[in-house]
This record gives sequence, C-alpha cells and structure tokens, in this order.
Amino acid sequence: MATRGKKVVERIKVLMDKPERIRNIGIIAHIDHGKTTLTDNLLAGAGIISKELAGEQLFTDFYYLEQQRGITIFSANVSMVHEFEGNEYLINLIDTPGHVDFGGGVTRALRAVDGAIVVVDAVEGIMPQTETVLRQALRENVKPVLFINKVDRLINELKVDKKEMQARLARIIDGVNRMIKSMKPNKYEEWRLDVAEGSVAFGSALYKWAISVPSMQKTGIGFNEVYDYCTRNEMDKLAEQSPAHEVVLDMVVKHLPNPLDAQKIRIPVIWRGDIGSDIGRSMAKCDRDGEVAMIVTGITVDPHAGEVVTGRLFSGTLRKGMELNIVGKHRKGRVQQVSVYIGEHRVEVNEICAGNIVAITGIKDAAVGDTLSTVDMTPFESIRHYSEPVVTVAVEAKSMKDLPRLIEVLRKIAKEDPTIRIELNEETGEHLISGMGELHLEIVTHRINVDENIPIIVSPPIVVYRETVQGTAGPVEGKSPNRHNRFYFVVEPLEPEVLEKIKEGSITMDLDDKVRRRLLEGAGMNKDEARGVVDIYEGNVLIDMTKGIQFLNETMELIIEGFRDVMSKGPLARERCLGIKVKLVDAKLHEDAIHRGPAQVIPAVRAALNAAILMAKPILLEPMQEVFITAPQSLLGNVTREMQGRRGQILDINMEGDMVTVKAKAPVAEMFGFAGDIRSATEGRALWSTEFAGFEPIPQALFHDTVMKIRKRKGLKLEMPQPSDFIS
Ligand SMILES: Nc1nc2c(ncn2[C@@H]2O[C@H](COP(=O)(O)OP(=O)(O)OP(=O)(O)O)[C@@H](O)[C@H]2O)c(=O)[nH]1
Ligand SMILES: [Mg+2]
Repeated sequence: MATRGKKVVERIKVLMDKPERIRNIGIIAHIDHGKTTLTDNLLAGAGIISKELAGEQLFTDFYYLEQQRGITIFSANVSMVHEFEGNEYLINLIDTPGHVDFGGGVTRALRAVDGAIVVVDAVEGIMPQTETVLRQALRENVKPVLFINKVDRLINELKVDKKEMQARLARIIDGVNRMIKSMKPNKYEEWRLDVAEGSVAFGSALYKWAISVPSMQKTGIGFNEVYDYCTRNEMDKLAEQSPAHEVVLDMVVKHLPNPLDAQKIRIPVIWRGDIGSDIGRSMAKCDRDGEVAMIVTGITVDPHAGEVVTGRLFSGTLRKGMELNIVGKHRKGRVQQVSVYIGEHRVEVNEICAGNIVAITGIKDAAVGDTLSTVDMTPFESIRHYSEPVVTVAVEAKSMKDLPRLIEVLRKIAKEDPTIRIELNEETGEHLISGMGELHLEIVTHRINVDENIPIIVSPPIVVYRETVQGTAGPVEGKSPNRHNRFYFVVEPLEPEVLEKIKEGSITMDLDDKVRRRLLEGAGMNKDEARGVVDIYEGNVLIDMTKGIQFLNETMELIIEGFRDVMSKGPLARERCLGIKVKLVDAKLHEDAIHRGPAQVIPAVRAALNAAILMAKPILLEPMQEVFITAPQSLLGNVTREMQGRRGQILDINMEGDMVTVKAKAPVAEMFGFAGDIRSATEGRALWSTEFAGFEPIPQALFHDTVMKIRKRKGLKLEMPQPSDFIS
C-alpha cells in the first residue's frame, strides 16, 4: 500500500469509533451495469488506488479469474474516507457480483450493510436482477439510493436527444420508486428517490463523472452541459469538474443512514428475539458497551491466518482474546485478531466497536449466517438464499492419493460458499457438487483443479429433481420389523400457499406455536392440521392427527427422523421431496420402550411413507429458469427458435427501437450450453441473463425415462418402484 494508503488507515482507525460518521453500504445491480468500475472511482477518489487506473484496474475484482473474465465472482469489502461538509466519514463498502450464479454473495452482503447504491445501466434500464437485488435490500430494511450509469452510452452510442435522455432517466427512477412503494408502503415517503433532494445521481463510471441536483447547484454543471461535453468528447474535462466519487459519496453520506439510525429499523427485521431484552436494546441502539452480537456474512480461508470470519458487529466491542459463543452450536472460540478491510488488505486494530464491518480470526467452527456473541442469545434470522443449488457435477480425484486433500478442499469450499452443496454418492463413491449454475460449478472445479492443484475428473452437469405427489393416498400401514408397532399415514399435496410461505421463510418451526398456527391457517391449511404440525423439512410438512395414543410423544423424535429420511431421498429416484403433506392418522405402539426403539420405528415410518408416496400419483419436479434475451429485431426468429428447441415457453416479447427483448421460461436441464448456442445463433449480438424460477412438474411423457435415467446414474435397480417394494 502506498503512503497515501497508510494515512488512510490512520484516518479510518479514528472514524471507526464514531458510528455517526460511518456508512456501511453495498453496491448492487444487474450483471455488467458497472458496479466494480464505480467502486474503482470511489477508491481512487479516496486515494486508495491511483486516479489513472480507476475504471481499468477493477480493484475489487481481486481474484485472477474475475480479471480474466471481466466479471465479479466474490463480494469484496473495502473501506475509505470521504469528506462531506467539513467532516470526515468512514465508508465501508461491499462490491457485489451481478451474475445470478453468485447471487448468494449479494444476499450475504446485504445483511452486513445499512444502505445500498443501486446501479442501473442507462441503456439497458431496470433488468430482472436489478429487481431481485433491490427487493432483497428492501426486505432487509436496507435503504437504497440510485446511480444511473453509462449515461455516456445514451448520448454517444444511442444518440438520443436531450429530451429523450431525460425521459429515459425518468423512467428508470419511476421504476425503482414503484418497487420501493410496493415493498415498503410505510417507508415510501421517507425512502422515495427524489432527484431534487439528491438521492439519485447520473453519470459514467468508466469516464469518471457524475451529476446530481445538489452537485449542479455547486458546480453549475447540469444535463445540458453534460450532453455537450459528451458529444464534444470532452468527458475528461467533465470528470475534473464533476468527479463521480464526489457526487456519489456525497449522496451516500447524505441519504444513507449511519448505523445508529439504521440498526433501530434493521434489528426488528433481521432478529426475532425480544427487542426489550438487554441484547435487543443494545443492538437497536448500536451500543459499544453492550455484549457482543455479530452476524457472520463471509468466511475465507487465509493460508497464514487460517479462517477469517467477516461480519457485521451490531453490539458491543470486539477485542483480541475475547471468547465468543457460536450461538446454537454449543461451540466457542477465542478471537485472535481483529481487523478492518482496506482494499484486499485486512488491517489489524486493537478493538472495534458496534456498527462496523469487521474481520476476525480464531473462530474455527463458524459458518456463514451464524451469530457470534459473548452471551447466549436468540440467533439472527438465517440468511436465506433465493436461488437453490439445482445443477450438479460429480467429481473424482484422478489419483487416489489426492482423495484426503480433495475432501478437505471440498469442505473448505462449502464453508466459504453456503450456496454450494456437497454430498457423497454412496453408490458410486463420487463427490457431488451442486451449485447455482454452470458458471458457478466451473469456477468451483477450476479452483480445485488449478488453484489447489488437485487433478479431478468432472462429469457433465446434470440437474437435481424433486419428488412430489399429485393425489392423496392412505391410510397406509407401516409395520416395524418386530411387528409390534404400526403407523398409519396419509400423504397429499401441500397447499401451494403454505409451500410458498415455507420457501419464503415466513413459516418455520422456530415460530411460536400460536403464530405458526395462525399463519398456516391464513395460507389455507385447515385448523386441525395446522394445530398438529410437528415438523417442517425441505418444504414438506409432518402432521400428527392422532389423539391420546399412549407413548406416541416419546416416539415422535423417531417418527420425525423417518419422515426426514424419506423427504431427503424419495422413493422414485432418491431425489429430495418437495411440497408433500404427511399426516400420521393412527399408531399402535408396544408398551415396552425396548420394543419401540429406532431400529423398529424408523423402518416402519420409512416403509409406509415410501409406499404412500408411490400410491399418491408421484411426479418429478424439475428446476426452471426464466431467460431474458435482448437482441437486434432482425434476429428475433433465431432467438425464439433457440428457446423453443429447449422446451422453452415464450412469455413476452418487447420491442424497443431496433432491439427486441424476449422473456422466456425453460427447464434448467435444457439450458446447458446455451451460452455458446445463443452466441452462434445471433453472431454474438444477444445479451442475456437468467433467473431461477422454482420447480415445475416434468411433462408426463418424460416421466418414465427421466426416473430411469436418474436411477441408472445412481446405480439403482432399473425398474419403476412399486408400493409393494416397501410394504407387504
Ligand atoms: N460506456 C461505459 N461503459 C461502462 C461504464 N461503466 C462500466 N462500463 C463497462 O461495463 C463493463 C462492466 O463493468 P463492471 O464494472 O465490471 O460491471 P459490474 O457491474 O461490476 O459487473 P459484474 O460484477 O460482473 O456484475 C465493463 O466493460 C466496463 O468498462 C460507463 O459508465 N460507460
Ligand atoms: Mg463487478
């Protein structure tokens, strides 16, 4: 770090202690809209990187693959100091990725920050991922401001006139405001973007200039001047007179909340504990003298320091040597190092108080989303990822001697990225890595192969399915091996609205019984069933409908275990189940506990459930994707053909100027290799992006073959399973 950088460190250390001078913010946007380029501007303005390199260095794209591919993969933390109206402010900023495969990084970052700069490309406008990340921010009570980027392209490439330029910019602002209004009606007056107030800025991150109404009042440079500078190709002059970092950071300091103000409104939505308790009050007022409460938003493994845990400190003061509980895990760790981020460097400090984003070492067993505290407390709401890992590859070490190292690296990767799921295929001995998409898995396997130097064989990608039922079956009897215990189950589809609420995370077993019952009834479940819910697992529900059966309470744990077994490996093809309602309607239990142990109860439950699912019109669900493609109108035919060839459904076609945007939906399974195919179908002139769109039933005509294909891959018997395989 240059000497300039060193001075920054000293100033940061002073400001860390003054929460009213801190802004914790994220930069969020659709892919390629210019987040990292804008971050470069801000860092250069703050003297952390050189002005000349800003916009090209892409400083926060630390990892070489990010530089090589021009895409952000990992969220990056940086801190900088900004002067506004005579005072200095500490800006802790997280540059997030735009590609959907790395969306988990955005979700986690949003837990750490209080405000967000939403970047929108002036030419592309609001895109699907813009909406997704903005919605996530609003849900976490993270306040947005807007930066409309690439205004230079509007003027120099699209050659719009001044009127058209303003109209386009206004449309983007309206669009964002509409979303704020619909998601936060109570906050709308306060959070509405207002050009006159300065919560919107316009500019070009690449050419390093920006304007806002407050900046116009200071510099006299407004839309007319911008238009003329751009058309005369004198953007360097514009950048000198109205530099992007000034305008954007002024907006951040003025319109985004400091931790003292933010925590008051954020704690009630990210924490379900008692706000009136000591720790609740301490977090709400960001009290540095309170007990420590921190949420882990990132874990990286540093070759020297070991595991580095990054997160947001909501209460208390962190010091070296402190002992922290990993809440709910019955584990503890001792803090070895406390540091803050500056660029990619962590700078060690003696202590750090509530309201900051911090990095600590010494806590080994923590995972992303965990709560760390000096006391025993209600943990933070889990960080819920909005997409699911639906694409899987099987990997195998080329050489057996690398197997232990492979297992270790896989464990490390799973820890760093909770959107990766790793399983062992017991039948074949391969490791299965599931992720958000092809690119996600390509990066993960590259890290193993190249960065970790473990040669592996990687299978082509496949998708994961879910098993569900379309009808009702039962009561189906399951007998224990000793024949002394019998369970009677009915299975049927879960109410769609109940499933939706479970997926959203608003109905969970953690809720108070009464609250959960009310929510379930509100979503359409009948009263008796809602009262009987004993487990919710992976989007399936177990309900006890029995009354007064002796010993059942003591047996319930085992019944739940059997239920979970079947829900994680369904009878059709051992894929997970989804959306199944399982009702226990009767049971006969041996009076002697010895005769109703795990070896008796679990197999009986499993047998009954497997058989019942097979009797209730079982079907496979496949993961779906929404696909958005923008291309010149002349290529519309090629685009729709490309989608229709993939069992795609065209949902919408939108013409604008000589461009057309196609919105379509297709199974993830059919989308492999799409990048290359759409490139050749459109001579590389299409821009496209995708979004996870949940699971849908596969067409009946593909049912048999798909089940057989999965069974074959898993080394299972190549016959359609029958209820009689499970019960006699
Ligand atoms: N013309 C123009 N190009 C820009 C501007 N800002 C960024 N770009 C270009 O847009 C591309 C994407 O920029 P990035 O900063 O990497 O975008 P990003 O949002 O960080 O991308 P991801 O992190 O991968 O989502 C690069 O080629 C930039 O040079 C701008 O203001 N004007
Ligand atoms: Mg980026």
